[in-house]
Amino acid sequence: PVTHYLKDYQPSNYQIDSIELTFDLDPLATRVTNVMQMTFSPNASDDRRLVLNGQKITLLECWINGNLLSAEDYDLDDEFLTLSPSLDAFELKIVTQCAPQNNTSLEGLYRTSGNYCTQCEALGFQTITYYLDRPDVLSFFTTKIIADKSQNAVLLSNGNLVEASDLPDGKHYAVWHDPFKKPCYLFALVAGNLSLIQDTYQTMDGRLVDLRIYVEPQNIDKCDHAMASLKKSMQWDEERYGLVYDLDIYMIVAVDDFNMGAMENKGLNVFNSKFVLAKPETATDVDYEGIESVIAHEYFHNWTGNRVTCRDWFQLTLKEGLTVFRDQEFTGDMLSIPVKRIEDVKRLRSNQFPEDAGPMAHPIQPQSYIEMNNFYTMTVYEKGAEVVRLYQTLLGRDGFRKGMDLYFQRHDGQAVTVEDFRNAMADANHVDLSQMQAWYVQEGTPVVTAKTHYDAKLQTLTLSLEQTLKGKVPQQPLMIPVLIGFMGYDGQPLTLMPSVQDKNSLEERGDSWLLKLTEPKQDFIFEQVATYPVISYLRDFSAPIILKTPNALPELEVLAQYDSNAFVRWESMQALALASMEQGVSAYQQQQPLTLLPSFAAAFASVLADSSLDLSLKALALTLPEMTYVADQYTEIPLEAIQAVHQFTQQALAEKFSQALLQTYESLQVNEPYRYEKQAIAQRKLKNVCLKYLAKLPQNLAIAVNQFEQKSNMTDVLSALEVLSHHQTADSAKCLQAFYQDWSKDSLVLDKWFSIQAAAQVPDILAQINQLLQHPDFKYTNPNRVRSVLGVFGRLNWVGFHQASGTGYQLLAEQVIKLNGINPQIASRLVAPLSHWKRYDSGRRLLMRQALESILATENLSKDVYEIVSRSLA
Ligand code: B3K
Ligand code: ZN
Repeated sequence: PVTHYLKDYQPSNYQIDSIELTFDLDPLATRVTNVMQMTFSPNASDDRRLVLNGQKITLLECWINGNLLSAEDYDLDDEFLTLSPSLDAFELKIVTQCAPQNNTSLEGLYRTSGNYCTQCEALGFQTITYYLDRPDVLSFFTTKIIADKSQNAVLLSNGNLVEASDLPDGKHYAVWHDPFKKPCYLFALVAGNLSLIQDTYQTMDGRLVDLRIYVEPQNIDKCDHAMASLKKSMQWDEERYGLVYDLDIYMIVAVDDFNMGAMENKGLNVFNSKFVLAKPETATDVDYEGIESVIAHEYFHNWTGNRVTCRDWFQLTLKEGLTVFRDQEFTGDMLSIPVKRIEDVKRLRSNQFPEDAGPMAHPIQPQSYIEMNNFYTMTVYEKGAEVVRLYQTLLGRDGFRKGMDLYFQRHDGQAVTVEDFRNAMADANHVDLSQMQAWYVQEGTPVVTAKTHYDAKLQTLTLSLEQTLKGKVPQQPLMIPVLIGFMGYDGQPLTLMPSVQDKNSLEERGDSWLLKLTEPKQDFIFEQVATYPVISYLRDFSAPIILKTPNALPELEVLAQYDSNAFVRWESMQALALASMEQGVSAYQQQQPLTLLPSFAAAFASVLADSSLDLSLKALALTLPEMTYVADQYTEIPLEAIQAVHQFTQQALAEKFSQALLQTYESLQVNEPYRYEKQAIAQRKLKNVCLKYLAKLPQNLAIAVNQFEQKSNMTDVLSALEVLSHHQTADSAKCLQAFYQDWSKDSLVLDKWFSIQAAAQVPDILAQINQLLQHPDFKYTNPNRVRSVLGVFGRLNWVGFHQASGTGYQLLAEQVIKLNGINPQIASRLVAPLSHWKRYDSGRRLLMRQALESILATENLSKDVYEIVSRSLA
């Protein structure tokens, strides 16, 4: 397989000024006629050859300026059509054929539930027609769709509808024109029998936008939340960034078979139905929040991604990091800023940190790839968003806005780089941000170690921060903003003043100080410090780093109870829980009895009793760190010990606090219709955290059964079913059966039924997984269903997947091999849990490696799977 490098970038030697596409849709023989107006635009290499990308399509005809070419006039192979035009400007017409019905990769033009749809990002357009398939080639698109009318009443593409009419033989057609130049990865086509809901939005400059959501007819009652989310997003982007929608129509189509969450095609977003469809009976709070944020994310792409796009795919974080940052800020504003921040940090730690420490580690601007689709990663997206957040942390919200304004002023309609973004931020604020470059090109999670020295005589406090990357002094030290605060051991805030010479590396931010760590090692000195304070480190998680603090249990207790910063309060609770579990792991290894760390138990009690605490924050504070987060603290993972200690800790807390947990649970039983609203969400969240502990005691399982049978809303039903699923009792079987009866016809809800069983902590989990795979409702062609069994098993059923026999690994390897032939993107995503084999004990290490080797030995391995497996084994 070929490796592509950022350093090889060259501008295109041809431009495509406009493209007119005609689709004659047919499941097995779709004919695509592509007429392009081309111009030669010499680049450095001075090569006149026109090399068009094209794969998996049959070339029928090729014309230049009305002259039909013969096979001697071009070169054709599996990936390229190469022409040697002699004119500087000409019309190129290409006719090809493809079979959307047979396309199970869900890339390019394919069928889902009998409808047609497309997915072109990153390089799918070349499976539709021959083209310069690269994001820096921008063109005006006109699309004519011809199809059988009874099967395809709805014909959609990007931009505005300019013409539509009936044709003989039961066919009809529609012509769409997009007035904005765009790269081909933003092209979309949808055809089929779909129903729609409609609404309008009045922009701040007074235009009326037609909003439409298209779904399969049976889902028409589940679109209201998505529509409300779209309107909120449009308003938020106007208020926060002055960004207004630019077409007269905005369409969203929900499809069941989709590789990712959604796609921001200009004016015609295509969504995984999981991120559109919701009603209280079928969707959880997590689903509702997911829909709101993905709708927002795709909408925000209209400016950050579409109007200003990427020069090449190595710049992916330019649009993704920025757009994730924007959707995070939006969700914070809609619900709760600290809760959103904590949830994002949890996601980052449990998914991105391991990626950045494993064999697939790459900088947010990767320097090479074999298969681009493998680089839609937590690193490019979530760490990318953290890096964008650094600009806002350094420049303030107003400074960041100035940078955004300048970015659009300079680059609207262009395909640009992460440097262009950084320069806009720097120039708009008249500051030097060149050191930020290091965040884009170095991989790994930075570790910052803090040390303090208090001089009682001079009354000075010296705080030393030292940064390392992958265990070494970084080649290029990073610019790391560390937000800190001080308090006394009584929890009272303290105001400390930095010494004069530190003024450049330090900024006051409300009741906090922003320390700017720019050197490998740096001291920050505070003066007139009467007594040694408690230091609150990394408030708001001001940088995506691992911070090692000298704080011990007494400091953590003070911070957990009193810090003004919600993030640090939560973090300190996590640190106490972690300390408790770490001493448990040591005890387990020395065959000593397990105990709860008293300071953790005390903090847990005080959080549980604190009536002033926001209920969502309380729920988060009472939730133990995941086993995998505990595992991340060890070089070689003591799996059995962590499992035993985790189990013990939950059980011990449940026993010790059963009264208070039950009281809290009961006080949150409200008999109100479901509302997606901050307070109601928080109540359900805390109630279900309590339920999870309570269900550790057999006498409380009836509470879960009762909550399940109430059927108040999917959040409560599913939480109850989840706790029951870990017990192989008659009640549990009965509830699972009842759930299936109720929902077997609703594929998104049925996914939940599959997921819960795939995540269950039961002894014969392998048999259970095999049963799920053989279930008549299991479909290899549906990514959501595959993820709900195999994705969940590998990622979320840590204990079941890693059972010592290695059967979990074998099963996953076999399934990856099977999926490799059906849908390479989905197959390659499932490999990740195996790729961390080096961190496990020698027995597991060997078995995991063998599983990977068995995949690598497979014939016809896709680039997608090959890249992940070969890097994992390297
Ligand atoms: N840009 C798309 C992802 C495309 C995935 C290509 N394999 C969705 C998003 O990030 O909004
Ligand atoms: Zn995106």
